[in-house]
Amino acid sequence: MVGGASVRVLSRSPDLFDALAPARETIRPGMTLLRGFADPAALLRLIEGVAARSPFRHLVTPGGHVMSVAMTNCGELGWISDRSGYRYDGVDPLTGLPWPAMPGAFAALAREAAEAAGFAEFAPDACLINRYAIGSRLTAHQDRDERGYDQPIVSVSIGLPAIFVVHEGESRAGRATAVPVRGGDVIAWGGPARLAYHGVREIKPGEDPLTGSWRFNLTFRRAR
Ligand code: MD3
Ligand code: FE
Repeated sequence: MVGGASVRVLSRSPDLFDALAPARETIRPGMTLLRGFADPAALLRLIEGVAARSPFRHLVTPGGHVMSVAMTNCGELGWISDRSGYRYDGVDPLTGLPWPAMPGAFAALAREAAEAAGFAEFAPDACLINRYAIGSRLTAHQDRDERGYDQPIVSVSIGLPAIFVVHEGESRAGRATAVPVRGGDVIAWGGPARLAYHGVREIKPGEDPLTGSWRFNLTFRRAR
């Protein structure tokens, strides 16, 4: 095979409809990419507000590795990891306080994106905020710490570009698809894609006019 054998890079073929059609791409059944759906500048200000109360920190995995991605949360529940496992908790272990409230604009964005992708009335109770420095990555995993898998997940990219890798089926052995994303892009997935293995490749050096040398990602979930 010529070139990357196992990873397919999606590229749009511009056509006459692109100028008028909504920038909505079905990557696979249950997985929709909404290009430029979000306003990164407005979101960044809200992220700074959350981080002023619950700072970004590098969590430790149950295996004892420090994650290269820094994290914080807002909403009723926050996703955390430590030597005892992965879980959702209503209290920030760093501050001993409840996580900052989810800004109304976050909840509205998540609901509207889910709606645009065909998932009605999404009401997230958890928003994980990931912060990537150049060289940070997220190894392939499933999101399965939630109580049920009937609700979609919505992911919002801000700042430096990234490449999501999504595997077919529900195993990490499934064929990988690489999906390049930029600030303002939103992905919603659920139904048959809800338990897909996914990850984020190492962030390449660059400078974003809004965030400088950072990438942020908001992950909205219904944990309970
Ligand atoms: C799953 N964060 O925090 S979701 C996570 O960029 C996480 O920080 C990613 O995965 C990040 O758990 C955003 C990436 C993603 C994209 C497409 C998918 C996950 C997917 C398609 C199907 C299933
Ligand atoms: Fe994930």
